[in-house]
Amino acid sequence: MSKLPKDFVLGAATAAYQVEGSSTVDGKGRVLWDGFLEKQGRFSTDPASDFYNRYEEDIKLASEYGIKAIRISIAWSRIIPDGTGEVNQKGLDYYRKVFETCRKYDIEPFVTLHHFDTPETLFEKGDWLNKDQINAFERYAELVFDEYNDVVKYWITINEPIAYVQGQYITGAFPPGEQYNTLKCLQAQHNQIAAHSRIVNLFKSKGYEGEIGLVHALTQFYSIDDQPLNQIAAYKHDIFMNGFMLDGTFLGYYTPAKLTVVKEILGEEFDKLDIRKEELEDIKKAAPQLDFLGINYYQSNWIKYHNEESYIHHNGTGDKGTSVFRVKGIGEVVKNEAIPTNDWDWYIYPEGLYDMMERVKNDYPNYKKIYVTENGLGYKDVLEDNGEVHDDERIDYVRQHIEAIERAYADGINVKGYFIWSLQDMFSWSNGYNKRYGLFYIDFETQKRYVKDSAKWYKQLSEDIYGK
Ligand code: BGP
Repeated sequence: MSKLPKDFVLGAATAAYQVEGSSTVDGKGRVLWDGFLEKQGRFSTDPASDFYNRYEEDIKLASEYGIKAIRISIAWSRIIPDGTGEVNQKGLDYYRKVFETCRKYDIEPFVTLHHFDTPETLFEKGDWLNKDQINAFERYAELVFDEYNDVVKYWITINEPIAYVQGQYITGAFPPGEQYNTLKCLQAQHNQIAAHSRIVNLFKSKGYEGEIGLVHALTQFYSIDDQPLNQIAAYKHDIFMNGFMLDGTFLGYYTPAKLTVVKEILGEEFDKLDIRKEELEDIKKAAPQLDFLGINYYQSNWIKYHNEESYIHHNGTGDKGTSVFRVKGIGEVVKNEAIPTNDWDWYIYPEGLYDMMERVKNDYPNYKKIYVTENGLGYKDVLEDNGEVHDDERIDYVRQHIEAIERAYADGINVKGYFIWSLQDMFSWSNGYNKRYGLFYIDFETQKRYVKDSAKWYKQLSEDIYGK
């Protein structure tokens, strides 16, 4: 029997742009990735996993393998193609069919409003750096809350604010591909917290039924040793990537300790950070109303002091050992020989998940509830001639992280769900198609689905939790 409670939510996650394909169909508007990928010429978003046409097959498979909930995101540009203008009825109809299909198979949809896919027109006006986007986001949110009120009970405002803007302005792996711009990164972090807060306040003030949360990508940063300079670098790195926005999320303001570090990182540019009074009021009001925190946890990192020139190499190919991350004044990610990594140099360290949940509980006792909304292993899976996929490494990875969750739950941390990333194989933003995460293997040529060993294992886990 599992040590997890019967009301634990065992789920799997997806995101619109990564699974749907059909990017020019039924009035969908373009998003920031379309032009970026065309220019790069490495991968196409079409047909991805063809979820636009095969959603029923995937939802049915999920239910057959013991999954109780699926994270699905709405593509804003299917609903309002240019982000601010006309509403596209075909887009609204599509997601209604998807959510009703979830209900048909007893799957709870956890629906994200923004998962890395800002409409192109808004992106061209600055994306989250443009404060007007917050108004546009609010209009879109209200529209879909009204529309799907009867079929959706769990909402997520924004997926991984940090990963999105770190990709946009620090590593350059996401459009517009800028690097080392700490001011833009922090400004966009704040603006997303403001946007998220506005939506939480809207949801609560209009009295919609259900729960609303925010999903943060939380990575643990440990100092590589006990030298004070390295410890300070790890602390700073943590505030830049986690702490600043966690304060906004749960306290409703940024503590002086966090602002001191932000000031150190930005130097003279600190004065350019535009944090407005009315935004702080929204943030303050939203913090106690948040129903849950989603944690996306994949890895931890080990940090060393770095004050020389910045240099980043993003390993988007799976050539193990090629990652470099050094940002002046923030730190360098260094090799910890004791900890295993995958082919994309992501450390496999389940203790980091435990530590992160414990930190949330200790630092923000008003957190209410945690769902682990993404966790999984990127792997170059091999489809055998007989249609089997033996992904023991993935099973091992997931098992270890589930054990960390069981320990956390036993220690009084209110963690009530786990969503494996991902339900099926799909498009990976900066890595394309050879980095697979799914419980179900997809042959992208034929779109045929194959059941991986991990899916069978997941079904067993589900039976351990809920019984047969
Ligand atoms: C998260 C995103 C997902 C997904 C996952 C795996 O950051 O929310 O959309 O892509 O990470 O990342 P990747 O595809 O880069 O390996």
